[in-house]
Amino acid sequence: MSQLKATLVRKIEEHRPRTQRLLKEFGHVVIDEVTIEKAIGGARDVRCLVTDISYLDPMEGIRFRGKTIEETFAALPKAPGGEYPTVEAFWFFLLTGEVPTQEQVDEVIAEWKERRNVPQYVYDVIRALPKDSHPMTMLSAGILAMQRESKFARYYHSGEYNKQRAWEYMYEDASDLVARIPMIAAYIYRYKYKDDVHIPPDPNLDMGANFAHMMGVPKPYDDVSRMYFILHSDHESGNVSAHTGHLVASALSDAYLAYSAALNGLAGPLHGLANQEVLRWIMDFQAKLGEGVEPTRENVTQALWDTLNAGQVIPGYGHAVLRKTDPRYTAQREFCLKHMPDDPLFKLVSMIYEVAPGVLMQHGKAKNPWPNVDAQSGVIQWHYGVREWDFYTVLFGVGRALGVMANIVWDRALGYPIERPKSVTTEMLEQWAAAG
Ligand code: FCX
Repeated sequence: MSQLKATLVRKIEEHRPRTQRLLKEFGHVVIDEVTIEKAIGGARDVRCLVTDISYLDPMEGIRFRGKTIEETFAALPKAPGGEYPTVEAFWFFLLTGEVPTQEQVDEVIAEWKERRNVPQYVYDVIRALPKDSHPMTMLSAGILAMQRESKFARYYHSGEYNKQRAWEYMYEDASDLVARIPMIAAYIYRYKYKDDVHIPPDPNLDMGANFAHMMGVPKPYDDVSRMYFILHSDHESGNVSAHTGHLVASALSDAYLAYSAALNGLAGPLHGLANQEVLRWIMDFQAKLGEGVEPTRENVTQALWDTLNAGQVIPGYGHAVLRKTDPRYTAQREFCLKHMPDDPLFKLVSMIYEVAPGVLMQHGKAKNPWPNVDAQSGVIQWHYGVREWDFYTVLFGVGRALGVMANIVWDRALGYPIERPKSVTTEMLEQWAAAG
């Protein structure tokens, strides 16, 4: 048994009595109330999901397994010659809550190399789609097609399904999926935008470096990839992609079914697609300014108002939970300040950061006028030559797989039931409203 799985076994055995005790002895304790506003308003803020993988504080931002982004980056073993931890180290940490040793990280790196082969029929499914299909459609279709490989589904149908052991098969699928998804993403990129010329994986590289290699983008894109996948991995359980993954897996659908569904939610413009929308907004803005006209605070402000007055959202700003600048935005901004401070697009993104919160506050609708992760991520990709912005959400999807997979392994380990909230009718709401 790998050290990762052995650690996970220990952690799960330690954890199970906590969940059981809470259910048995304290199941009746009230932790929230649901108002009409919350029922109509997308269950905003209703505390009704449980996860220990990450927690999102509205003011502080995300903590992975109790650690802030800064603490996470500082704690985990770095990739050789890199500034950031390997994705494999982070996977160990996200799954178990323990910081791995270098030896444990090396074991995961070696294991992912064994697991990462994608069956040819998955690529054939992607190739069967029209080439101008959105890359998120291709990614979701590829993951869905791969469902045939599910060890969890095979186990379920074996006649020997045992709820206590189900997580081990989910862990198998989850590990295969996180090892394979960068292969599929790089394939889609090269298929769509690089004349269908592919670069085979390099057996000497960790996941982030290998992704950069297969994309055909030189250093420091290996570190960009590591940083990007870690930052996008998880944002507690209520966001659309994480929640979808959890919901679908709660029907004992396997990891491939669950993650394909999660990706479809991530592909929405209010969620992960916002990163491509940010680039589109900036390019439209520059095109409207015209050749040779410099962006200024005044013309940026005007463009933001034009967007709002047209009834559209400013992509990359606002958040359902956060009430301050997203630390994932800040982490990427720090990368830019260090590695590409003079990039003209970065300067423009910074100028938008200076004026957009004021505009949104004056507009008076958005509860959070501050930037989220998507406002800053595209500019880094652009700088390193990945300029096909409709691909950006695929990168988000590769990272988000880590969080969703870690969550559904634990969902099965803790025996969470099928998710089934209750709905009511408008008439019922009106009756409760009349009764005060
Ligand atoms: N620009 C303009 N209006 C905005 C806005 C923005 N960036 N953010 C919120 N608003 C508006 C909402 O559209 C809503 O208007 P309405 O009353 O007419 O429906 C009002 O402000 C209140 O919304 P609020 O409660 O602040 O925000 P929600 O929780 O409903 O929505 C998102 C949160 C993120 C969907 C919203 O802020 C938004 O549309 N932002 C732009 C898209 C984006 O960047 N999404 C990525 C988010 C995230 F980081 C991710 O998932 O990747």
